[in-house]
Amino acid sequence: MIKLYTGLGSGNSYKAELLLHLLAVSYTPVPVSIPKGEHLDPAFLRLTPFGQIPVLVDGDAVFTDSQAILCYLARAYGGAMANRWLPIEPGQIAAVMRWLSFAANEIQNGPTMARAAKLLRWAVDYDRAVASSYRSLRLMDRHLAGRDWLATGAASIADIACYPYLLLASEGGIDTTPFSAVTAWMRRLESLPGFWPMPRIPNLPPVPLVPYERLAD
Ligand SMILES: N[C@@H](CCC(=O)N[C@@H](CS)C(=O)NCC(=O)O)C(=O)O
Repeated sequence: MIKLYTGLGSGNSYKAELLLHLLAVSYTPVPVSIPKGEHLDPAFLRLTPFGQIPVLVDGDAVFTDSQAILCYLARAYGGAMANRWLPIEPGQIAAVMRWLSFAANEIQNGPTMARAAKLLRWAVDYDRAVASSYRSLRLMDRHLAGRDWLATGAASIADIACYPYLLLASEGGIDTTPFSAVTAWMRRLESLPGFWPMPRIPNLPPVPLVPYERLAD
């Protein structure tokens, strides 16, 4: 039986949950509240010294990091679709890895940090996170013009890794609407069979969107 330590509003956890749903793999969610500091409980830290969600437990095996969990799930539970979710052909695996890194670096330091500044009052450089978000969105928009998916000719874990924090971007004041290829790609991903929408934190105060035009080159 698979257990997933997850939390409401955690885009990284949602990556894992979304793929579990797309693969129709049943699992037990174990809620961990970051605002309540449950990720610092000794029992949780024994499971993962990183003190972060998501954590996937499959039998005796424990996996941390959303990108790593996507790789594991795609190969372990992808069945006939495993090579589509995470190809093994050298050029294709490099293309997928390119966007997993983009999710862990550019997206994490852009829209994820802008949202953390607004939602969690983290002391991050908000202007820098906003500028970095729009730079990344512009890059993705150009990349997605004329193609359906980020890394290969089909939906892969690259798309799943990059999607959640763009979905949540407005909670950090980032406006995705000027990026039509990105928003079309998001709607495409949401049309995949088995797609499971992210449960959202209710009643969040609205965050004013920073106009993209102000920062455009
Ligand atoms: N590289 C990790 C980052 C995970 C992460 O930052 N998780 C957040 C919740 S979305 C967390 O647990 N934050 C608590 C902390 O870092 O102290 C991943 O992709 O899973």
